[in-house]
Amino acid sequence: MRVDVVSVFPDYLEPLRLSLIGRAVARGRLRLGVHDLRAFTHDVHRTVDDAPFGGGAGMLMTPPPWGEALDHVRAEGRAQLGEHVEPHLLVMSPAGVRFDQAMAEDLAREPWLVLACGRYEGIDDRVLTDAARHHRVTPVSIGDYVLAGGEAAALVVVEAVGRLLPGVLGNSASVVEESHSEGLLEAPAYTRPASWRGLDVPDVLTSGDHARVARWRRDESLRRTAARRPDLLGGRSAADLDRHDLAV
Ligand code: 6GU
Repeated sequence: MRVDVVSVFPDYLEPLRLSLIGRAVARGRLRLGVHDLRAFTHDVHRTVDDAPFGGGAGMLMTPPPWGEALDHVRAEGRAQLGEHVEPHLLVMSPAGVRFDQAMAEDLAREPWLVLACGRYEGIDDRVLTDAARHHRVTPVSIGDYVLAGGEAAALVVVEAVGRLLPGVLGNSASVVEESHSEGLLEAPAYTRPASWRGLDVPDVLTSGDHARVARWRRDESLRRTAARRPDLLGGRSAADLDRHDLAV
């Protein structure tokens, strides 16, 4: 997969060179391009913002640098991937579609993502309209809170998608078994020592009875989800889900 990120703070994306994703980039499983929006300005002040038409607080990002930056990224990517390939543009915005594990899984199947990081009060909407003349454009939010800019959200999206790419995680079972992939939170987990500060690991986990362990994890998973994220149960109680489990 190719991923391009456009930002006025390209250094903000440096963490993508570290850890799991950094290794995927170094090994070429993830081809990462980070682009400075200000490189596509032409005035001495390298202006990227202006006051909103119609008034209101704050500044908006002006279209011309975005148009040039996205044209440049698109040309560079097509030169690499082939002229028939188009990117999927993700515009990072608190007003976007909510990012979740299902979206991460969908995005991990795409050949090329371009992430546009807005600052200030966001990007002039014509940038999205113009880009949509060529390819898909999706405004994306990582949650119901407001960040100062899209960069931290872009880190989240690239990490969540990148770890799903073939060969990025060592153990692909950990992708299948993890929190959210089946709509429930994971059960609590323990490692050695079996007793620590007077706290013992639940006996079932050291019993060697794999069926009992699986049942215990399922119960704990339901209990934890009901307590922490009842919204994930879609109105069904943990007890109802348990009964359903027994029935099937
Ligand atoms: Cl993608 N951008 C900003 N600025 N704030 C956010 C967000 C994105 N997602 C949640 N809050």
